Amino acid sequence: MSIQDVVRRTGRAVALVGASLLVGTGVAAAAPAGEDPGVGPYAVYVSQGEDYAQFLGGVVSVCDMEGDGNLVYAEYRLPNNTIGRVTDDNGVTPGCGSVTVTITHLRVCENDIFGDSCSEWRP
Ligand SMILES: [Ca+2]
Ligand SMILES: [Ca+2]
Repeated sequence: MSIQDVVRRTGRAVALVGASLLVGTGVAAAAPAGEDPGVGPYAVYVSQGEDYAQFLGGVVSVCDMEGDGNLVYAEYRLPNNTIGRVTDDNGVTPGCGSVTVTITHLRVCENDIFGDSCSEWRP
């Protein structure tokens, strides 16, 4: 191997390291977790017992935290005043129901034996 080869290879290696550093920095600089600059800080949290729903970063999520067999769902009011619903389909199993939507109000309900029990609507 000539000295020219070594210089050429070393130069390429440095270039590769530089490129990977740039890629790494680019990934780190892209959107911090959970923040969408187009949505802002608007957030709502409602709870019914341990069950809860929240609206954060443009996403409504609803989570069954009780494992009492009652279906837990969130209801949300859209800007046109219609009501939508999203459920935590897998019950108390980890993982929540979610939907990306723009809302004005939110509440969380569970389908219990008394007729559905719901939190207050919150803007
Ligand atoms: Ca419950
Ligand atoms: Ca769940």
